Amino acid sequence: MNTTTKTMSAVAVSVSATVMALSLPAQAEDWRGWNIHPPGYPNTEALEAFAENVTERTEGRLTVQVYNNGVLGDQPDAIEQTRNGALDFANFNMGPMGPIVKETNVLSLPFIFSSVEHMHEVMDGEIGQQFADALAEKNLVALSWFDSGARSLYNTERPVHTPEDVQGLKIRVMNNDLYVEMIEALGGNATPMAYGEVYQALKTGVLDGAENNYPSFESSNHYEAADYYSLTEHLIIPECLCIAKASWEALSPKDQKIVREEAVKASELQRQLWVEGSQESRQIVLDAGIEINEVEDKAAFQEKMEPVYAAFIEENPDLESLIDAIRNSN
Ligand code: GTR
Repeated sequence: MNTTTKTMSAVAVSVSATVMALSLPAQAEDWRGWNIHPPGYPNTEALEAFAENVTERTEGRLTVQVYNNGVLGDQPDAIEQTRNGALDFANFNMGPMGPIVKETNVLSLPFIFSSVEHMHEVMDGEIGQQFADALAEKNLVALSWFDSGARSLYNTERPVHTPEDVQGLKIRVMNNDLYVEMIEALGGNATPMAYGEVYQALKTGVLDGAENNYPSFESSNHYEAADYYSLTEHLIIPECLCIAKASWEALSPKDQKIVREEAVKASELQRQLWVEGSQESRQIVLDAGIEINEVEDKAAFQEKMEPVYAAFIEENPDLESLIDAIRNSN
């Protein structure tokens, strides 16, 4: 073929491809979802139910799959991938979200919520919507809020009863400067690290401890290395079921409705499984010989957080009213 004929037939092929695409029904989409947790974890079960129900109700228009154990990347990386549409949805903790959506840092202020119930109330109401709006500006559509209980300190050295007991301990934190400040205010050394690397670091003594809720302390096997779990309950951080904006906008209104309904159902299921799962995990670590201690004087820890709040408000004066709104909602 000479060049002109070649070009013409290429044009013909592309025109007929376009005509075909226009005449076909909307293409089936494969959705990939990021999940940091292993099978059996409350969040995993809820995400898998979400995937199954959406796939079924959209009758082949969407095929949804969840990738567990963080195999698609660590959390900060997965947040970026979801923001740019390389991933379609994810369950994110609001901790590592702080560096990207600054409003969400308010949720990472230690002791901002007085209880898990308080957190639910706030996130399910008008204030929760403000956080969803802030996430939407960064291309993340938060459709519902999951529970992640209360996070407490654990370590290989000693039970923590007072802030002085944290002195000198090397503690892993999630990727957010606020947590570095939090641990340093207690006299510990904070090390930001990806979740998947903590087990090895605890085992080899690179870290003395970390902080998390019962289900993560158990399912990550951190309890195999850290014998002391102290109920500081310093952080109560909500998590979102978030959809990539590009994936969300590609849906028909009918499918958006289905996805939204299933996301809300998934959070209801997750919260229910969370209560049972936390008890089970607590029992597993107790049976393994972990020493769990109550912290009598939580106010001593709260007092140490005053400079953390002061610095945060100084840097983010626009967020002070949101902090007050949460505190006053109790
Ligand atoms: C878990 C949370 C994860 C992750 C992890 C961590 O409780 O569900 O999304 O943030 O903690 O400590 O990195």
